[in-house]
Amino acid sequence: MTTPPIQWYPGHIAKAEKALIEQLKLVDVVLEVRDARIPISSRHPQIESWIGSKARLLVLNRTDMIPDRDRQRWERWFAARGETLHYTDAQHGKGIAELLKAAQAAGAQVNQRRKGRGMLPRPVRSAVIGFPNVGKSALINRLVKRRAAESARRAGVTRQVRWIRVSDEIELLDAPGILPVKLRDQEAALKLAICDDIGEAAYDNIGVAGAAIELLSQLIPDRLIERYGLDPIHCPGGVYLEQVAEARFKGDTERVARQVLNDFRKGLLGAVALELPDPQEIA
Ligand SMILES: Nc1nc2c(ncn2[C@@H]2O[C@H](COP(=O)(O)OP(=O)(O)OP(=O)(O)O)[C@@H](O)[C@H]2O)c(=O)[nH]1
Ligand SMILES: [Mg+2]
Repeated sequence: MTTPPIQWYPGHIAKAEKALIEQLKLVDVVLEVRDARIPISSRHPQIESWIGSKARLLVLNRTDMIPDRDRQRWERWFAARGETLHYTDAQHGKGIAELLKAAQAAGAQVNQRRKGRGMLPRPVRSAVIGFPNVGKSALINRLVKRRAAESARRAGVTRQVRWIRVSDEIELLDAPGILPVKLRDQEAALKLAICDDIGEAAYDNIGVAGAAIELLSQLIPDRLIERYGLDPIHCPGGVYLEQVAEARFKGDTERVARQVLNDFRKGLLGAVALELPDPQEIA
C-alpha cells in the first residue's frame, strides 16, 4: 500500500545529535543499541563514522519481543560478519551482567594505555546510543541497578545527554534517541514507525498500521484472526483496518489503527520478528 513518506527530524533531535557528538569525544566505549524486532532497520547509518576507532559493543535489546530461535538466527548472522551480538531484555533484566562485563573489559584497555603513559586510571566512559525508544535508558537503569534515567513507553523521553556513574570503574552516558537527517529507506522507516522507534508526530497511524497488518499477515496470520476476528489473507492492510472498524469499532478506522499499533508494541500479538536474516546468508 502507498503511504505518505515518513520524514522526522525535529529541532530537539538535531540539538541532541550535536550534544552527543560533542560528548563522544570523551567516550571510550560505545554501546550501540538496536531493536531486536528490526536489527537492520534500527541501524543508524552515521554511528560508525562517529565511533571511529573507539571500542563498540553491538546490543540487541527487546529480545523478549522476538522468538528465541530468531534471536539465535541473528546471532549467527552477525557472527558470520565478525560481529559479537550482546543481547538484552531491559524490561526483565536479562543479559545485563554480561553486557556490563563486556563494557568494562573493552574499556580496561583504555586504562592499560593510560598506565603505560604514566597517567592515573579513571572510570571507563561508555555511551549508550541508538534510535529513540529502543530501550537505552531502561538498559542504563538495569546496568546501574536503580532508576537513574527516565524511561517510558514512547519515543523521545530522554531529552538531554547525561552522565550516570555506575561505579569507580564505569560511567554511562544516557543520550536522547537519534535519527538520520533523512530517512532514505522508506521500508525501514515504516518498520521503525511500527515499532514506535520514531517520534509520534512523524506519521499517519492508518498508513503505518496498514503496513503493520501487511507484514504481520505474512508472519502471524492466526494471531490477527484471533485478535481482530478477520482473516487478513489477500487483503490490503488499509482495507483490513476498515473491515475491522466496520465490524467492531463503529467504522472508526483511526481507532483500529491505534489499537493495532498499541497491541503490537505492547507485545499483545506475541513475540514476533519483523526482520529476519536471509537463511542463505547464515554461515
Ligand atoms: N519488552 C521490553 N520492553 C522494553 C525493553 N527495554 C525497554 N523497554 C521498554 O520500552 C520503553 C522505552 O524504553 P526507554 O528506556 O525509555 O527507551 P529509550 O531508548 O531510552 O528512549 P528515548 O529516550 O525516547 O530515546 C519503556 O517502556 C521500557 O520499559 C525490553 O528489552 N523489552
Ligand atoms: Mg531514553
